[in-house]
Amino acid sequence: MNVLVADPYVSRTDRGGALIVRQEPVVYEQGEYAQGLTAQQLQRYEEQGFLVLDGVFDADEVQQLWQTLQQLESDPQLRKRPECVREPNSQILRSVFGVHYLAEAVAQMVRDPRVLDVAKQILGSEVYVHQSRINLKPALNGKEFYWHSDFETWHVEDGMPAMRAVSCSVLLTDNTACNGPLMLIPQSHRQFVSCQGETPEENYKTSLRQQEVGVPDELSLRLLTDQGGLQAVEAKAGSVVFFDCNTLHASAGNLSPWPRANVFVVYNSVENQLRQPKYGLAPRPEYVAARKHVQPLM
Ligand code: 6CS
Ligand code: FE
Repeated sequence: MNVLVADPYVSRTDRGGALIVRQEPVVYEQGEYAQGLTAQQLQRYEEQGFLVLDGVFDADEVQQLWQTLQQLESDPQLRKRPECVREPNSQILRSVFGVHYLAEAVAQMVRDPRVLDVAKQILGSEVYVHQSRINLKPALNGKEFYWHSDFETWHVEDGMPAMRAVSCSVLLTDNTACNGPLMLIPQSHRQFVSCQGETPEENYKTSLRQQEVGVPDELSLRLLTDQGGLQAVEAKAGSVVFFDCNTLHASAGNLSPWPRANVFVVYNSVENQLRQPKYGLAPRPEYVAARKHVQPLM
C-alpha cells in the first residue's frame, strides 16, 4: 500500500506566514555516538538551539585556517570559480563554498573529532558534510545576512527531508559587538516559520549574496524573539558555535576596520539525505548541497 505522507513543513506557497511546531527531536543521542559534549552542554543545546564552545582550536590552528583562507582569496583562478560568491552589487568576495574539498586544512578540520564527534552525538548517527563555506565579512564592507532558518532553504531548495542537521561555525577572528557577529533567536528551533514568496529558478545565484525569499515575516520574528530573546555570539577566534539547522539567525554588516571570518560546516545525518527539491526546482550544485559526496566522515 502506498501511503502519502503530507509535508509538515510547507513553505513558499501563496498563503501567509505561519508557525509550525517542530516534529523531530533536537538531539538524537544514541549511546554509541555519545562522546563530544557533556550531558549539561547537550541539554543546553537542546533547550536553546545552539551552543558556544570557547577555545576549541588553538592559535596555531586558527592561523593555519586563516592562511588557507588568504591563499584561496588571492588565487585568481579560484576567484573565477562558481564556488566564489561576491557581495551584493560589488566584486568583493563574500563567501567561498565547497572549502572542505578546495583546501586540505578544511578537509582536516571537518574530520576533527572536536567538532565531528559533537555532530555525530547530536544527530545520533554517522554524518556527512551537506555544505561548507568560508564567510569573509570583510572590513568596512561586509554586508549583513538577514534573518533565516537554514533548514527552510534546505527543505525547499534542496529537498532535505527532516531537521536532522547541525551547523558548526569555527571563528577565525574574534567576534565582537562591532564586527557583525552571529545573532541567534534562542529556542526558535522548536518552530518552523513557513515563509511567503515563490522561489525563482537558480535562486542561489542571488540568494547567497542577499536573501529575498525564504525569510520569516515580521510577526513571526516578533513572536519568537518575545519568547526567546536574542543573543549575539561574542567570542574569541578558535571558538566554535554549533546551531540547529532550524534556529533562526542573522548578522549585521561589518563596519569595523577588521575582518570577521569563519569556516562554516553543515553536518547532515546519513539518514537524512536529500530528495527532490520542492516545486519542481532544479537541484542546486554539489558545492551548495551535497548529493554525491555523502559517504560518512571517519
Ligand atoms: O542557501 C544556503 O544554503 C545558504 N544560505 C543561507 C542564507 N544560509 C544557509 C546556507 O549557507
Ligand atoms: Fe544561515
